[in-house]
Amino acid sequence: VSGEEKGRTVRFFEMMDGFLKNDPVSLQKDILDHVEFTVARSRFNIDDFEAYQGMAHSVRDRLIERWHDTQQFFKKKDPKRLYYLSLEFLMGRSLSNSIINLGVKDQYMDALNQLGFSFEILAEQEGDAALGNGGLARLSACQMDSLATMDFPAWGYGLRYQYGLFRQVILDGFQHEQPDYWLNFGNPWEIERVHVSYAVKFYGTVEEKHLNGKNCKVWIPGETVEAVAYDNPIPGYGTRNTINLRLWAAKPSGQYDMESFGTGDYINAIIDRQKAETISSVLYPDDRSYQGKELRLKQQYFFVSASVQDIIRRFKDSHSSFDKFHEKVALQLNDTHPSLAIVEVIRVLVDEEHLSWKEAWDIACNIFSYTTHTVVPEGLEKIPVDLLGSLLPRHLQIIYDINFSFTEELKQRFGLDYDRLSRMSIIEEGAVKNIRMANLSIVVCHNVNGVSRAHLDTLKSKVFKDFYELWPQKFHHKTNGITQRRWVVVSNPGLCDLITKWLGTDAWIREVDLLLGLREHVENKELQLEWRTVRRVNKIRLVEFIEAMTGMKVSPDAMFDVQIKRIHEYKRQLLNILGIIHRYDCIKNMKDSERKRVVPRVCIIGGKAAPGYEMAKKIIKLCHSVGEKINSDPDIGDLLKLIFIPDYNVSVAELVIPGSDLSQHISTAGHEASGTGSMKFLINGCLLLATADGSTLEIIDEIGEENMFICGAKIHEVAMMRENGEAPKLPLELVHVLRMVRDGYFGHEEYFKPLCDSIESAGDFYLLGHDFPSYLEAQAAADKAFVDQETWTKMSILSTAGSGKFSSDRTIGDYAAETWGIEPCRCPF
Ligand code: GPQ
Repeated sequence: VSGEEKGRTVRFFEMMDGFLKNDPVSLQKDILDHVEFTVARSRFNIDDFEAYQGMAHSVRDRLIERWHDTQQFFKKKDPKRLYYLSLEFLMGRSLSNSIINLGVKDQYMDALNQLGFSFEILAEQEGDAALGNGGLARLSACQMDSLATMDFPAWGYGLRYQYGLFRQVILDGFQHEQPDYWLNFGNPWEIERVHVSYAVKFYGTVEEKHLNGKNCKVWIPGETVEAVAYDNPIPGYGTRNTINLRLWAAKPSGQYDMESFGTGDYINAIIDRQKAETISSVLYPDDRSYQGKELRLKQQYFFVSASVQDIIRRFKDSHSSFDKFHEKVALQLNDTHPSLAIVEVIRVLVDEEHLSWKEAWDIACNIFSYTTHTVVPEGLEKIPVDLLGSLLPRHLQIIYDINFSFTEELKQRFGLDYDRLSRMSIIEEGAVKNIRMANLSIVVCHNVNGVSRAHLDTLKSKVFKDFYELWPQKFHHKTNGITQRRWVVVSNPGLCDLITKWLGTDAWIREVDLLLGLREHVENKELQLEWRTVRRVNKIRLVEFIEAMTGMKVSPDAMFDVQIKRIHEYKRQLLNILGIIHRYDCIKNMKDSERKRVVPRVCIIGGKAAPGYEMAKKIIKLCHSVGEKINSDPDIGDLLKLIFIPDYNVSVAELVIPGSDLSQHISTAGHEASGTGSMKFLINGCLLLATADGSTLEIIDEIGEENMFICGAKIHEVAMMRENGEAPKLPLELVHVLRMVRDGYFGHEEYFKPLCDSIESAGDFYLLGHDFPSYLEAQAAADKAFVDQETWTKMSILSTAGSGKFSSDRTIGDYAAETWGIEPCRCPF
């Protein structure tokens, strides 16, 4: 570093010397100031919610300070940046996570104690930010945490829905959906940027114009909507870096439609303008089903267009040509939901920046990468050509141009193989013509990633077979991961301290592979005892939660057996419930002497069904009906309980996971692309009962099958059974259990009939019949292991010890090196 540069660095350091103090007295003053001046309540009379708000605003100040420093630093260094585009981010709560990542938790605890408040109670005041559905959306949240912690110069982009994922209310065992108007009480975690806004165009026509000696396409829009930025700072752990998640909200455009205002119908003209806001009003609550709805397409283009404009504006701030664009920008598509970004980049570069088609094309092919999360071709997103053509006429032309060049390339390579051409074309012909967004993404992206090793195999051999033959070098996998900050440090402080104590360092919070060090101590009786004690405390917390939510008292001595995730037929909550009925029936038929040997269980199920998914809703009702019967049977007592936890979300998961003994991940093999819930349980020392699907196969490699309970058909066996169309022969235990349901043992037999039919007369597509016996065996093995608490504890410790691979830090490190080509850019403290 030259002398002059050194001088500059020093001044830079001084400039960045934080001006907010973090000692408890300063924190108290800041909290009270915010109560008085931001929340506008008297500091002499504060309730818990107001105290939470005051505290949240004081944390926000600290986030903003670091956010500014980080952004300035990035600007100065001008590294290659990653832009992570996702239509869903399931962030959950921010308070605990922020103070832990900022490294000011202890100071805040002191400050609050002195003010007479309990941190735990204040933290409970916060609602979840639920701008996503399930695994895909929580994955993006975990990845943002890792990007910040690992000092990568990254930005997230998404949509600021006014209504997040619906609240699930259970009435008489049936799911009802209620709106989640999460912004009701303000949101201290975002910064509204009224000056960062872009016009987003829709509809209209494309005209050919002759400009500067060139033929140009000019899109004359029929409607313009304004996208306004809301920035959500994402603090890294153990670093000053605080990156940005920019979410767009739709507002009426500043450009007035003179015609409608000119007619004198002032009120209706205003009302019409206001409709623009509906674009970002509501999150679609069905994961993996695409309905070709105009509003959804508008959402996709709206957030993509604003993000691309923002990215290009930022680049142009410090570059005078696009020569270096691909060296400075990487764009990651979280599934195909943001894939219109590809077309938008080409459109802007060609039509607005006047690059040649070839230049724009080369840039697009260099900057985009795509991750897919699905395993079945039917799960791939399609957009009707007519819909896209009317909403985005210029984009449709570009898609046709891309497809023309692509099909020409295919003909060169494979000759006139029309079957292949029609399978691979971006346009799907048929009664309704569709655009296949996955095909578009594969054609342009330099990298296509699956989310587990098994998932990549499926992509190569089934879902994207043709493309794999054409471009094998494009296909890779980055096994998913979860962040240990939220899933242990925030949600399981007891275990966090215990791990730190036994490893002699808290460095595992940034370098998760250090967890392996626990293996050395697995035989240590003291560790085992402390491990059990921490887990017991978490179970008691869960017992209290269950009582508060459901009124049911359960015993912490029982094995807590948990399945929490979206309700889907392929995830087989039905298999779990039928297994519980079987267990119930067995206990009922036991003699007293046999009952003494039964391991008491509390079975816990939680999850939301998409509002229009009838079978999933029936599964929820069945769970309640079976629960009612079992839980009120005096003959059963504490031997078996079945609890449905309503309104499952991120913060419920944070409470349930640390208190679970056994968790179930029992998708029909070949259906779960990865699965990430299992990783959260694993790192918390909860044992897994799982099928050999998705990332479970890699978990087996890491911790050994002997430390898990594996059951069910393997992926290739499922494929073979389906190919052979083998008539399912159902095991007798299952037939008996289904008989009980059909005979109305749990009531509502008509309503439950389709569930029974799906197994008995509709071909048992998800192979519950085939897997039932081995599922019961795995359950019996779990019972047996649980009786020997020492063995169980060792398995639990080994689960945590072997979980390092499943940190999102590892996933993000791999993406950075192999897909995005980005380097850390660490802001000095
Ligand atoms: N996933 Cl296609 C979703 O949560 N929503 C979706 O629409 C699709 C996938 C999940 C997938 O089912 C899990 O196996 C993955 O672990 C998760 O995405 C993240 O990759």
